[in-house]
Amino acid sequence: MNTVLKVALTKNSLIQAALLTLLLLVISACGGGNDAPESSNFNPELSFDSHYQVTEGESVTVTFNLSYSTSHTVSFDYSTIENTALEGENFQIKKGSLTIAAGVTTASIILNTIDNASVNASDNILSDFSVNITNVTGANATKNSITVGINDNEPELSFDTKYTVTEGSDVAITLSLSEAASHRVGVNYVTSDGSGVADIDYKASNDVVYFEPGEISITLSLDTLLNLTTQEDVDYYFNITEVTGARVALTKSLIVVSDNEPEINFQNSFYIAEGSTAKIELTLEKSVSHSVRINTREKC
Ligand SMILES: [Ca+2]
Ligand SMILES: [Ca+2]
Ligand SMILES: [Ca+2]
Repeated sequence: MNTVLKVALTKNSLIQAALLTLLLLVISACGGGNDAPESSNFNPELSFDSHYQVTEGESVTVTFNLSYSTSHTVSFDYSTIENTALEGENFQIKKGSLTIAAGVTTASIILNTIDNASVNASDNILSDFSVNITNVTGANATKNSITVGINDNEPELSFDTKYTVTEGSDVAITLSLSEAASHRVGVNYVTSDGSGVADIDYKASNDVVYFEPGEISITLSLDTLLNLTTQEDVDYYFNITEVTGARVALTKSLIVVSDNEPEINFQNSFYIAEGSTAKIELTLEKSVSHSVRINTREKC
């Protein structure tokens, strides 16, 4: 082999070595396998909605998307976290690992909320929980948390603010729910004095009534008491002291009891002949269920 040929071979070997090195660098940069490093510029973006809002009892399907398919798998861990919503009370605990297979760009998990019988605090009908996303491999994620808001679905209890009845009559109070509930709704009520006095003007009550599942209306009866006293109208209160399974905005109603004593009428001036008898007729404005006693005396 002459000198010129040796030089040419040496140059070719160097070029081949350089090309091989470059190829190895490219393979290395591309990962060379399914196990991609975290936060690589060559990984797809993992995206998902970070906020959902549902009514209690509904499920949430959270979909995860990759910006493009890859030849490697993408995986991450997820775990529900309590905020104002509680595990087992407002939502079902969920945790695990999700893998998006090579060549696939989407996967999802389902979160379940619970249709319970409890009412959230009146100033917070919405509760929420989170899902934390951790240990993302094979993709880049700019977010790591999802929040799920849950609207309470308990119905609202309502009734009239005022009732007027005649002394001795029953007061019919209709309690209504804004919508039927799938659970029992309990209502505890008690009466209290206004200008009227318990067991003189009305019969004191302290009781509980229940809406069975599906029921939206209950009528309860309160008793007023008859007396023989002519008096001004009196009033007392119907109070809601506790409700289970429903929301309540109004907690008190006024009951006005009208006096039912009749007015007595008679002619108050007579001119009669000496020695004759004056006949005075007394009339009641209306008939009543009790006797009316009138004391009279002559006055010259
Ligand atoms: Ca409910
Ligand atoms: Ca609820
Ligand atoms: Ca009376």
